[in-house]
Amino acid sequence: MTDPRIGSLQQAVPALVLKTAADDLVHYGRDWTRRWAPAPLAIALPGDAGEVQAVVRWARAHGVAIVPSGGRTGLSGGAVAAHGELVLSLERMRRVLGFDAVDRTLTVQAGITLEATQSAAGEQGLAYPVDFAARGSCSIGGNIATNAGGIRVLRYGNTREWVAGLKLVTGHGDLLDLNRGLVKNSSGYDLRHLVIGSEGTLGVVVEATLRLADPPPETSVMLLALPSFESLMQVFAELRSRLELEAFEFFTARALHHVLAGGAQAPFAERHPFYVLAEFASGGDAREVAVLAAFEHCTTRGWVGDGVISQSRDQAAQLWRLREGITESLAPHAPYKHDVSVRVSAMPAFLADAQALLAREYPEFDVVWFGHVGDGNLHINVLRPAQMDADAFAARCGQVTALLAATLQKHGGSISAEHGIGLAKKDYLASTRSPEEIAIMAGIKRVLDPAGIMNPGKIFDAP
Ligand code: 2HG
Ligand code: ZN
Repeated sequence: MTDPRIGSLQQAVPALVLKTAADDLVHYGRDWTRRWAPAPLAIALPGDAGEVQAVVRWARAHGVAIVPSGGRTGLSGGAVAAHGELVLSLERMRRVLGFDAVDRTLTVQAGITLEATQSAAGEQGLAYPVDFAARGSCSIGGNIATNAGGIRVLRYGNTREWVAGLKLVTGHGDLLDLNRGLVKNSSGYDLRHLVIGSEGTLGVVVEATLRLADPPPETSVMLLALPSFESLMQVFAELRSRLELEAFEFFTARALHHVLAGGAQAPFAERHPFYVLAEFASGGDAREVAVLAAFEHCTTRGWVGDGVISQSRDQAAQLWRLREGITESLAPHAPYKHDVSVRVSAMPAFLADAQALLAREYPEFDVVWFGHVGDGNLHINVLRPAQMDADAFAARCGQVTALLAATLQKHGGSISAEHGIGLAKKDYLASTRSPEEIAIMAGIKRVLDPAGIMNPGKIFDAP
């Protein structure tokens, strides 16, 4: 029997598209995590900001929780609806609303994908430089909700740097127009930045005005094989000082093993313990000389065992696939994910401690390291041993996460660098944020969402 609340919602917002079929509930009720069984009440697909407001007002009046939903490519359970929530999908709100050549901004509805945003910027001869592998599916609203980072943070920063303004429907159902695309605005609290990274707990982002960058320079990609973790930071320092780096990524032999098992082509004849993928501005004699000098410097010191530089766009894309294909290649193993960060300067000491900890705690597990070394962000995926059941695995990983959280605390790091806290990491929030900070966050939530209907249970449990 259909839940009477669905009829009531349809009556309150007649133009709203509502989905209640069993496969839709599963599809929209989960993200890329598979730890929580999806169980939403229904899926609401508004066509504009006014309908979003109407849905939120109805939900507030009826005490129904809302899970804002973009591309659901998240990895921390932030978009999971496991407790009868109404999923509010922005899938029908994907339009480019405007481009301003003087301001160099693009205004979009929040459901647009990152890739479509990048293309729209490209059509104007400019670039939206935030980038990562989920670009084809993830939405700008979701990127804003997690302050998404990705593979070019080293050069361009996180999503936060590129949001000139946004519109938010609060838990009251009010529509706030925050910062209105201004470059300078010293008129009190910048509520836009409060919303960025709030994971849908303060409201629903419905529109964003994004800053655009100059088109990227011509680039080449270098893949280096390294003998040790120690050489990683040395190679980074060397390449950063000599080249104009656009990205500096790393992965281990285990990561490459899984990508190759998925059909990718091996880059080198021999296996090496660690790999670095660097993208850098190329073209012109001076740059070529700098690349060769950097490569020679690293090889003569024994930091690099082998290396290859792309000679075409196709080759560059092929090398990137080795790094960008990691998440997908691990997905069938339902890995437990860590997404941690420390300051780049703290990386060597943190790596030494974390490596020792995980080797001790996970002796029999396949532990896959990779990440964005250039900005201090490491991804550590732990694969479940075939003989271990899912609950025992989750319990074990939870214990180890607590230890890793303590190690991060020691090194001043964060338990979530770019994926968000969601459901997956909320037990460890206190390792990264002080009790005073968490109390302030809860207070802010109460102001913007007094009924506690916006993505409840994500980041923290409201008191
Ligand atoms: C990446 O950097 C993404 O590829 C996903 O942030 C990381 O799968 C992961 O753990
Ligand atoms: Zn990442």
